[in-house]
Amino acid sequence: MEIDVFTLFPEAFGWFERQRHVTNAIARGSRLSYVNYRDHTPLGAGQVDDTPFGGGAGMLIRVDVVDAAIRAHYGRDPLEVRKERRVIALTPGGRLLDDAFVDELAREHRLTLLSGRYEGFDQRVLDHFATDELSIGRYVLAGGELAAMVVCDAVIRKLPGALGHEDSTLEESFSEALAGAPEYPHYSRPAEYRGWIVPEVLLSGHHGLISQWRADQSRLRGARAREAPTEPADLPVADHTGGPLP
Ligand code: 6GU
Repeated sequence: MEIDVFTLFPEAFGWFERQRHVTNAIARGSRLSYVNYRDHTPLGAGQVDDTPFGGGAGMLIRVDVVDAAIRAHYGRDPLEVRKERRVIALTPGGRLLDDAFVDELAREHRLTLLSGRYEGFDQRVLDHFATDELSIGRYVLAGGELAAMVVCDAVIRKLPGALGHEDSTLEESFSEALAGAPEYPHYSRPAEYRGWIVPEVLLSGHHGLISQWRADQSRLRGARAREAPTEPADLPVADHTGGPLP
């Protein structure tokens, strides 16, 4: 997988690049590159943004600046580039990122992420250069860099060999294996801590019962999250004693 991130702040990705799943993926042939809009701007004094026509708060990344950056990096007109690869603009109003969207992106061989700052992009960037608009949630970030890292993190950990343990992404929260539900609870040693005990079934060594308990827990958590996302305290709690579930 080759991911190109267009950003005004390539240095923001330093920490992210050192994460184990990222270094693993890179060691297996993946590549992460950064293009700084400012390095390619046709305007003077490193200008990349401008005020919106019609007035209003904030600044927009200019369409000619994005055009020049894409053209410089790929050596082609951005209109051609977007026929060959997904060019994903990071915008708060875009398609919400979920596990299915991550899987879809992880199947691509190349991705381009356009990260914005200020109020966002001139609409013509989205209309003509991007193939997708992606949002990581319904709230507004000051810039797309964190969103770009979220996308890269979620996509890269799905690549073969990125996590040490190949099964890790199969039966995890929101996966098809769990019918889109959150993952079941996990416990480790000590089996009892301050009187808090690990569900007995997990210590039983009975794989069939353990699988059943985990599937039940996952379904129950999914149902609770759907019923009342804002007031989980009012809802029935999972039976952590290992006994039968309602
Ligand atoms: Cl992708 N960008 C910004 N600026 N804010 C966001 C977002 C993206 N997703 C949610 N909020």
